[in-house]
Amino acid sequence: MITVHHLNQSRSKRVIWLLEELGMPYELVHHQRDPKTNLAPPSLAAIHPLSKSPVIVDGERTLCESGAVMEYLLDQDPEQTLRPAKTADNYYDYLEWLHFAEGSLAMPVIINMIMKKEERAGNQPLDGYIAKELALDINYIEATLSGRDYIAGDRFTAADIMVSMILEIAFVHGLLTGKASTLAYLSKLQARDAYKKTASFG
Ligand SMILES: N[C@@H](CCC(=O)N[C@@H](CS)C(=O)NCC(=O)O)C(=O)O
Repeated sequence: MITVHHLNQSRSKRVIWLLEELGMPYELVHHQRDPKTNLAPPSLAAIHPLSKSPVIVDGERTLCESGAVMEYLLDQDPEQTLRPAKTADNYYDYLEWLHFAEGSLAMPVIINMIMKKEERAGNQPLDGYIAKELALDINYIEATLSGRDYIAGDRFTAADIMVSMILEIAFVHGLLTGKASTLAYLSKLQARDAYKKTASFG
């Protein structure tokens, strides 16, 4: 049985969402962020030295990094419904978006969120860089979604789970205003049963 170490309001929702979509059994262990620092509690550091969420434990294997965890779980799905076959035309679109979520999009969205919280004087040079990266990434997503139903083609895949979790943070911080295709896409994903169940875990 796979154990998911779930930190409230964190990327471990990706893993729970995927498991729910796949109908795979799992056990949840809850960890609560420190209310003052918002950091993970020592209970998570006891599972993995990075003290980051998600972490899963499956038998002898302890695995972190949400993209890697998603791939690990997809490897165990005999139906392979949530990623295209390697021979499919859109396989590399899928791979690009799966990695884009953490490799490109997460950085400017998270730094923007932290800068808005801290509002330090002297953020201006970073502001310019982050604004440019945000515009590039969000415009790229909007252009892609104006021509497709899902991020990697006409079917829902694990790449949608990876990308949309960061888009939700972008939405909360007002970064998706006027992005009609991206907003419609988020609403469509949020209507999925597996998403709704995951959201109930906090
Ligand atoms: N790139 C990593 C990022 C992991 C990460 O930063 N997780 C955050 C939650 S979304 C976390 O655990 N924060 C708590 C802390 O840093 O103490 C992934 O995708 O798994």
